[in-house]
Amino acid sequence: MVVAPPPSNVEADQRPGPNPLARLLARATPAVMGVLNVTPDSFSDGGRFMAPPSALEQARRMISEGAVILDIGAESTRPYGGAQAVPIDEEMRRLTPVLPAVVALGVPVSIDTMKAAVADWALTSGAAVINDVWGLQRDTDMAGVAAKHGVPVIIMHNREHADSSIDIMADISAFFARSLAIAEGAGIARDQIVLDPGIGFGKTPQQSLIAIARLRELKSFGLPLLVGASRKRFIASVSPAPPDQRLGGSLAAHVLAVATGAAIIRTHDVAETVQALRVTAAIESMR
Ligand code: HH2
Repeated sequence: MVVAPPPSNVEADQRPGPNPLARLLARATPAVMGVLNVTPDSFSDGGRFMAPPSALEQARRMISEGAVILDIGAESTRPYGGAQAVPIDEEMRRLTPVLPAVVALGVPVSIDTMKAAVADWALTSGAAVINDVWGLQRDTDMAGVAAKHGVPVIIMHNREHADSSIDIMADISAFFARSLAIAEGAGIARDQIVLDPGIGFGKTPQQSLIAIARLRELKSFGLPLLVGASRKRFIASVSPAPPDQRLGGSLAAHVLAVATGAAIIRTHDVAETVQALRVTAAIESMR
C-alpha cells in the first residue's frame, strides 16, 4: 500500500481555523515540530544557527521536510543542567533578525522561552504558541501573557533536580495539576493547552524512559501530549553516543511516544522523524 504524501504543510496551516493548535491536531498524522535554536550553547546544535541566514535556511529545510510547526528558542535550557542564563534583551536581540522572517515562511511558530516578557514580544512579532519549559510556574507573568494573546501554551514538566527516589509519573501529574490551576486562574482556555512530560528535564535517564513508557497515563488529563526526546542523554544511557549520533534512539523514542499517546513530536531531525512516523502509520494501518 502506498500512503499518499500529506498536502503541503504550509498551505494546510494557512487555512482559516479556530486556532493553530486545533489545526495541527486535526491532521491525520502526528504533528512534527522542528527545533530551531538561535543559541551558541544548545546541547546538541549550539552555534549552528546563530547567524540569521543559517537559521532561516534551517527553518526552510525543516518545513520542506514536513515540519508543521517550528519551535524557536534563543536561550538554551540545557536539559540535565548547566544552562547559561540569558538576559531578556540578549534573548530578544538573538530573535529579532530571525523570528519575523521565520513567521513569514507560513507555518505556525512557537516561542521556546521561560520569560514572559520575551513571550509577549515574540507573540507581537508573529509567534503563535508559547512553549514554557517551566509550565507557567517559573515566571508568574507567563499565564497572563498567554491569556492576553489568547494563544496555545505548551506546559512542560520540570524540576530543579532529579530525584531517583520519587514516582516520576505522580510528580508529573501533580505538576500538571498545579500548572492547569494557574492556567485556569489566568483565563487560559483548556483547549489551548498541550502537556509535555519534559523528557530529560529534572529526571534521571531511567525516569525519562519511564515517562515515555507510561505516557498513556497522562491522557487522563484529556489534553494533547507533546514529546521531545530528540538527541537527549537518556538515549546514551542505553546506547552510548554523543548528541549528534542519537538519531536511532530519538526515532525509537518518538515512534513509541506516538504509540503511547503523543500528538506532537519535537525534533531536530525532521525528515527522518516524518519518515519514521509515516512508515509506522502505514504498518499500523495494515493490522
Ligand atoms: N526540550 C528542549 C527545549 N525545549 N520544550 C519542550 N516543550 N519539550 C522539550 O522536550 C524541550 C523543550 C531541549 O532541547 P533543545 O532546545 O535542543 O536544547 P537547548 O535547550 O539546549 O537549546
